Amino acid sequence: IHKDSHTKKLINNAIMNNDFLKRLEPQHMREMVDCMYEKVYTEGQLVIQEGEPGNYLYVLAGLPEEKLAKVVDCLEVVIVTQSTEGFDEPQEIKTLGVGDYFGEKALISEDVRSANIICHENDTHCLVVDRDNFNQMVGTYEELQAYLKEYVEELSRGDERRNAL
Ligand code: WNU
Repeated sequence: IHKDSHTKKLINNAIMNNDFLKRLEPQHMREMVDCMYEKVYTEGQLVIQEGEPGNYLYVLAGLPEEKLAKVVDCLEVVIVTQSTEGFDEPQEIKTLGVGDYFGEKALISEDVRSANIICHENDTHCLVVDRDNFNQMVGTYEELQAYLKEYVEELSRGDERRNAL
């Protein structure tokens, strides 16, 4: 995929903002940048829909400068909601900000999407990695794999405690 220098810079920034991606070796980091592509979402748009099959991991890359200042501290670029026993509407469980990733659970547990991710701001840029590239990258880091597996199991336990459907 061809990328202009602006996109490459955006991707690099997002990676450096991300707790696990920034630990990649330089060569893997470059490979990651090469296989990521950018998608732009508008306010209210569903990035991920609960129950749908999922084959992509997302990293929240950012927003235009002027908006970034407003939302980056309160970490409210996208909202995570989930269908919950006893409620008609999916319930908000958390918000995510620039540098955060999501969508790893369907990839790791080979399951459908377990929550909704709703965009909260116009012009939100996400970086997308497909399952094959994700597996290839994570597969070379045993520790990372183990960490993600553990984390995903923790999310499942949390879902149960909240009576998620
Ligand atoms: C949660 N329960 C569930 C989040 C992002 C990254 C990490 C938490 Cl490492 P998916 C829906 C996505 C899911 C997760 C994300 O929503 N998610 C949660 C929860 O409490 N999912 N079931 N919190 S934000 C988050 C940890 O990425 O992956 O593919 O799609 O099921």
